[in-house]
Amino acid sequence: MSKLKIAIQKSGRLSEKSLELLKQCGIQIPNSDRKLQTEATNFPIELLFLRDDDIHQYVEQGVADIGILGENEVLEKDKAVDLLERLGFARCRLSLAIPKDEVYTGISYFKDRKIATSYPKILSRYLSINGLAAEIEAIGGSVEIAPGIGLAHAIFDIVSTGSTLLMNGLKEVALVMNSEAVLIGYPGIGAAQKEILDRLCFRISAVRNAGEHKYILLNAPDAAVDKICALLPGMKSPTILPLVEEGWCSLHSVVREDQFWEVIDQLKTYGAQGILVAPIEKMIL
Ligand code: PRT
Ligand code: ZN
Repeated sequence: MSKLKIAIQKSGRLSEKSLELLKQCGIQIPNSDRKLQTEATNFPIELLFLRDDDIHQYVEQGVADIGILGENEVLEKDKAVDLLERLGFARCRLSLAIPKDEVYTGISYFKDRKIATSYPKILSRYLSINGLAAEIEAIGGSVEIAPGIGLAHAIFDIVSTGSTLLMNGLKEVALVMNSEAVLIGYPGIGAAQKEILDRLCFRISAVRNAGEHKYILLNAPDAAVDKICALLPGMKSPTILPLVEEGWCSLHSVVREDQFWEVIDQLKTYGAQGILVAPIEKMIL
């Protein structure tokens, strides 16, 4: 039987979340601490555990059909792979940073300066879009120490909380791109593998949609129902059930996580009461 080969990071910031996502998709993966390859027990996929630096290459060559990788790596490696889905974890940003005591004068600060980075391609594209001539010092890691040891004037690197910059006496001055884990695919994927991939993507979007929404139940005065329905259109439309108490009903719907608090504030002004909010495990649109 055909299997879909998926490359995921063996150990690092992407590995646990990648396995968790597959688990949320109902895919059982045997415990495989030291193995580099394993098969799911209830879904036709085979997992390859690799360094994240190698994943794009395996997918470009079709050795793996799909892979999970940071968007920053995908852009930097610039390989012929399809970007299939954004996965919403391992979020970070790629930014320019300079010594904290320097006065930042805007992007022209970098003109003719030396910038150390492990992402020379992304940086060079950014500099040329902005018409800036700066020198790029490509290094493999520990980029944050470059200004302190006199290797460069500035750095371009991944920032998450910002504490690494702080610890190294640097400040973030320009955000170049946001990144998150993405699913990439081999453009020449076989028909049988594509069919499995479609099933997997269907499950991934159900998991992702569920994570982005909450189930909401509330009591509303009949007079406010139209306004509340407009605010909470739900998946098709809200469910409305009459309450025993005259003039009131119970309304069930879904709300986007990122709009949640604004919606709650608005609901209160419409006279909603007894608002219950619950997580959704899977959401099929
Ligand atoms: O061993 P392998 O080669 O497989 O892994 P790796 O060490 O090359 O990569 P890994 O596991 O560190 O990161 C994998 C991916 O996670 C990256 O390509 C990013 O897409 C994403 N990611 C998310 C991050 C971070 N957050 C992050 N904070 N990658 C690296 N960092 C580092 C960053 O380089 C910097 O040194 O964390 C530091 C900054 O963090 P803050 O929180 O101090 O700002
Ligand atoms: Zn790596």
